[in-house]
Amino acid sequence: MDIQEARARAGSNIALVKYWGKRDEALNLPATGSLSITLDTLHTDTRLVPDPSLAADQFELNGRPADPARLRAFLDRFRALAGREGHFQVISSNSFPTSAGLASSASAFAALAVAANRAFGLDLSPTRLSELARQGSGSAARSIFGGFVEMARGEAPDGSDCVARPLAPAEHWPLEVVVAVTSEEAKSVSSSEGMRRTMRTSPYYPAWVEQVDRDLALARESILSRDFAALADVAEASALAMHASALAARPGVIYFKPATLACLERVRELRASGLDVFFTVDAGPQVKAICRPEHRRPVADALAELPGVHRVLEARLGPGAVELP
Ligand code: 2P0
Repeated sequence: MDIQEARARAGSNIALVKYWGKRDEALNLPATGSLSITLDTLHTDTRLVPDPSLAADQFELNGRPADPARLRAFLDRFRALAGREGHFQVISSNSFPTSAGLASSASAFAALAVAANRAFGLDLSPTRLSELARQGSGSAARSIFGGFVEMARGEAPDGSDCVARPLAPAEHWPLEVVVAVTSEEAKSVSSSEGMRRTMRTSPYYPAWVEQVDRDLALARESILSRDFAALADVAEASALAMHASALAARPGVIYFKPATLACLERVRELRASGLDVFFTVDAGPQVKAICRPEHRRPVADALAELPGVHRVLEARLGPGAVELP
C-alpha cells in the first residue's frame, strides 16, 4: 500500500497528578505514574504529506519553518515499524501559545502518532499509539485518550507497559478549565532539563516520588466518586509539591512569575467564597483553574482582571486524539 496523506487532531492535557522526572531518558520512561484531563479547544492539528522528493522530513508549525529534529526521530520509529522509507512535509498548527507551559508537546506528538499510524497503514491500537507517543514526549502518551486519563509508571524494562489508559470519559464529570496566561514567552528551562536538574540535585525529589502513588489513589477515587473538594486538595498538593521539589534543585528551577502567585491566591479566595475551583501549574508560568461549568464565567472574569494576566483561555474536557478526514 502506498504511503498516504493523513491528518489528525489531539487535545492538550493538564496533569492533576504531575509527571516530574524520568527513570530512563533513552526510552523516556517516567519515574512515576500521572493523571490528567484532556482538553477540547487547546489542540494541535497535524497533516502529513508524503513527498518522494524529500531526503528528510520537513516541519512547519503555525505557518513557519520549525526545527524538525525531534519529529524526524519520532517518525523514524514508524518507518521502522512499517518497514518503509518515505518522508513527509509535516504541517502543524496549535490553537494555543507554544512552549509556554501549555503542553504543546503533548498534543503535538499524540497528533503525530495518530497521523503516522494512518499514513503508513499500520492499524496500531490506541494503547500502542500511547506507548509510541510517550517516546516523543512523556505527556503525549496521555493525549491519545480523552476525558480523565491515567498514565502508568510501568515495570517492563522496554517500556511496553508504560502507557496511558482512559479512567473515565469527559461525560462522566464535565469539568471546565480556565487558563490564565501570564507570559507568552518560551520558558527558560525546558521541562526535560527541569526534571533532570531536580532529580540530580533536589533533596526533596525522593519525597516527591514517594508521594505520587498515594496522590494517584486519592485522585482516582475522587474522580470516580465526583468528589470536587477531594480532587481540589490532591491536585493542588501535587502541583505545589512538584514545584517545591524543583525550587529546591541547585540552581533552583523557578517557573512562577509574580502573576502566577497572584492567580493562585485568587483561586483560593474564590474557593473560600463558595466557587468550586482549584488550580494547577505546569513547567511554566500559566495557571490552570479547574472548575464546575456553572462557575467558569466568574472564575475567568476574576483571573482576567488580575494585573499581569495577559488573557484567559477556556476549555472543556475533550476527546482523545482522532484522525481528521
Ligand atoms: C505533566 N509536565 O505531568 C508535567 C507537569 C510539566 C509539568 O509532562 O521530557 O513535555 O517530553 O517527556 O511531557 C511536561 O513534560 O516532558 C510535563 P518530556 P513533557 O504534565
